[in-house]
Amino acid sequence: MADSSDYTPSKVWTWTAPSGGTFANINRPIAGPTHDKQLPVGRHPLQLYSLGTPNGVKVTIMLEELLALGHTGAEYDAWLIKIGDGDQFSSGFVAVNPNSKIPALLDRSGPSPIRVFESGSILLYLAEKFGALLPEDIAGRTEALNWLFWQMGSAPYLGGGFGHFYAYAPTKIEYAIDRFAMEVKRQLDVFDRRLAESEYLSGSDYTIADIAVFPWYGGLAKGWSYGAAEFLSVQDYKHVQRWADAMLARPAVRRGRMVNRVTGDPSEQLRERHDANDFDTRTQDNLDGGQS
Ligand SMILES: N[C@@H](CCC(=O)N[C@@H](CS)C(=O)NCC(=O)O)C(=O)O
Repeated sequence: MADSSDYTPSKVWTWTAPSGGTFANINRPIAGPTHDKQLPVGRHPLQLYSLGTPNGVKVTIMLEELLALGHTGAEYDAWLIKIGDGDQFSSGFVAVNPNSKIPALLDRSGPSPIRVFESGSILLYLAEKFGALLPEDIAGRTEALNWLFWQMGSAPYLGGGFGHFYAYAPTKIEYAIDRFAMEVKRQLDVFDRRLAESEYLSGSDYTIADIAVFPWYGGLAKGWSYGAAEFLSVQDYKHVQRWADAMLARPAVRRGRMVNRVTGDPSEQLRERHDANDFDTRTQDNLDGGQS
């Protein structure tokens, strides 16, 4: 790869070599399946194919919140999709999500299965299906959706922009890190100002907007992302910190964070979830109040 100072883009881009950096092995410029393999199907109405990344965790928190509210129809099997091994490119996964990214959900409760992909779409689908965690009044509903879509549009600057260049790129490029650090700090300030005037993002109700934003910006505020807490001075965003602590106090949030998780303390990992009892006594301490 040319040094950034002596690189001139060719007339037509061609895929000559992996770009380098973390995850370069799964990046390719074409879509579609790479191999034939069907997805497993469990006994519950909802089949989730995912991994415990920020986008995956949004859905497992949502499902655990629905179950905590008594919606038994939200029982789910959470299957592990190892994106580093290319599981997202199997023919079965591509049939559920042609974009080959986790999370993907298959709702098998009706006469024919409904596929749902894109984490924001999954949250909205589940909120509407169960009539929960999305206000019914037009003003409250719209404000929740404003923040849900804010998250979907903003997080790629945090993950694909800042996180990529700060933590994953093979070389440290000052221009790129500066550009995305500036944007992420601006986003944290947007979010902090909103939480200065409102308990939750859409108002006094806890909604799918909070669930969507927490794994990304709550995780950043709590120092879980990219080893960048000090670099971004995340402690300065006091209202974000207050909100993130309130989120972490919710048992369903703590349960959701464990599902399909493959990194960190083994007692906080539930690699697959097929039953409420899968959160066994080994993990009870975390559910009762432990944090990471
Ligand atoms: N906009 C999508 C983004 C999903 C996404 O980027 N998923 C990542 C993990 S967090 C993934 O599956 N990456 C695998 C790949 O890029 O091949 C959503 O919110 O669902």
